[in-house]
Parts: sequence; C-alpha cells; structure tokens
Amino acid sequence: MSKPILVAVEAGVQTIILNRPEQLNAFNPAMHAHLREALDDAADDASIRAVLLTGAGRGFCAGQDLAERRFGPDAPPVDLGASLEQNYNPLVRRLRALDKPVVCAVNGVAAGAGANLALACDIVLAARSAVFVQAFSRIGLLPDSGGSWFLPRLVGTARAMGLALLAEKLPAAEAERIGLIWRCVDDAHLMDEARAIARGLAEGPTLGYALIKQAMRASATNSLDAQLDLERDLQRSAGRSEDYREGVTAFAEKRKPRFHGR
Ligand code: T3D
Repeated sequence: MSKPILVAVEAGVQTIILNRPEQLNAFNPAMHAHLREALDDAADDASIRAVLLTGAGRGFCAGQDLAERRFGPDAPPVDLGASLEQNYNPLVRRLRALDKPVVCAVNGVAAGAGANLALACDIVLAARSAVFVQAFSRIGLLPDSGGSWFLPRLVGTARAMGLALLAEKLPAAEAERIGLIWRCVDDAHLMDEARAIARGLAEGPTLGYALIKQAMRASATNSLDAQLDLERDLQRSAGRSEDYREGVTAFAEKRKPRFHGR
C-alpha cells in the first residue's frame, strides 16, 4: 500500500505531499495520523525552518474521505464531533501552533476540510486551475477545520456566508482577488514558486518569523492597546536575537544577511 503522505526534508524545508491521488487526497485516519506525525517532526526538528504542503495528482485535498461515511438506512448516525475532536481539530491546532512558516501549494481542487487545511497555512499559493469549495453544505454539514473562523476573517462575513451556503467552486484567481489566498500562479510554475518561497523562508530569521506569526494571530482577538503592548514585548525578544544583529550588520555592510534562525 502506498504511503498516505510523502515527506522529505531538504535545505531546511520539510515538504509534505498528501498522497491519496485516486481519492483527490481525501482524509482517512491513516493520512491524519501521518500528517500529525510529520507536523510534530517539523515542530521538534531545529533543522526544519519551513514547511511546504501540497497534494499528489490532480487534486490538493477533497476533505473527509466520504467512502468511509457510507451507511445503510438502519445504521446509527456517525459521531462527527468525535471525528473532529480526534482528527481535524488536532491537525488544525498543530498547524496553527507551529512557529515556523508553512507554505501551501494548492495544486488542484481543495474541498471541504481540504480547503480549510489550506487556509490554516501561512502563505497559500494556488495553481490557476485550482478551485476552492466549501463543499460541506452540499452534504448537510457546516464548514469545519476552522473554516467558520478563517473565512469571515479572511474575506468578510458576506463572502464567507456565500461561500459556505452556496458551496460553489471558487477559482484560484478569484480566491486571490478577494484575499482568501496569497497568490494564484500558472500551473506550470506553482511548485517552483512555492519551493522558492519555502527555501527563502528556511534561510530567513526563523525566530522573527515565529514572532510575526504570534503577533498576527493575536490581533484577531486583541484591542489595539493590547496589540501595541504585545508588539513591544515581541520586538524586545526580536531585538535580542542573533538574526537582528546580523540583519542590521549586513545592511550596513551592503551584503545579504546570513540568518541562523536564532
Ligand atoms: O466526516 C467527518 O469526519 C466530518 C468532517 C468532515 C470534513 C469534510 O471535509 S466534509 C466534506 C467532504 N468532502 C466533500 O464533500 C467533497 C466531495 N467531492 C466533491 O465534491 C468533488 O469530488 C470535488 C469538487 C472535490 C472534485 O470534483 P471533480 O469533478 O473534479 O472530481 P470527481 O469526479 O467528483 O472525483 C474524482 C474522484 O475522487 C472520484 O472517484 P472515482 O469515481 O474516480 O473513483 C471521487 O469519488 C473521488 N473523491 C472526490 N472527493 C472524494 C472522493 N472520494 C472520497 N472522498 C471524497 N471526499
């Protein structure tokens, strides 16, 4: 049996490929378990300074594998709350807790939890042919995996509501236009661009990036006053880092900085 995800580490970048292409990389429990493990490795291994997530084949991820949710007329209902608690919520929490940058290369359709997995990443690039579908309402569900949190924050309530209720396919170019993702790129350039971004981040000031992520995340709930205080505290830490010293020195010496992530 082929592995549900493929993982490789090179030049400080951990590349994770969702690898169930016949099912458009839909989630089953094995894929969840392996993905959690890979993200734990990314968190623990200091040599990993950026993560790149993508999918094998023509899709990025079609959310929950619905072949696992087929039931006869007399079958008891499935506890989807338990499924979220055991699999989807830990995945999103791990991704969001990771203090290293996560680049997502959406190579094809991203549906249901697959779409929201992408939105949980820090920089989302999508191939021009890719589409995002909040497919949940097509089967009587609501956006999960953080979708009901990410969508209104990224694109506003009106668009979030439209995407969730109508479950239409949103083309990558439109996703970029409305601010759902960072950038839509031609299919042929997707992986080169995503790798270049991930490699650049892996050579960057890793500690500073962690602080950027912390500040951006906190702003979702902070008042301006609280955020100013947080910026003061985080900048104090950043200012004590080796990378800050190197950045300023390199600027003065008119050369490229050599960051070590400390
Ligand atoms: O259950 C829980 O634990 C709760 C958590 C839920 C989280 C969720 O993600 S719920 C939402 C689940 N996902 C969906 O509802 C999406 C279902 N898929 C689709 O709507 C469409 O397949 C797509 C819009 C993603 C792509 O459409 P299209 O026309 O490009 O491809 P296709 O022909 O529909 O699919 C290609 C193959 O992938 C096909 O298999 P086949 O016929 O060639 O053998 C199809 O069955 C398979 N596939 C697509 N999505 C899934 C899937 N197989 C299993 N699970 C899927 N989600």
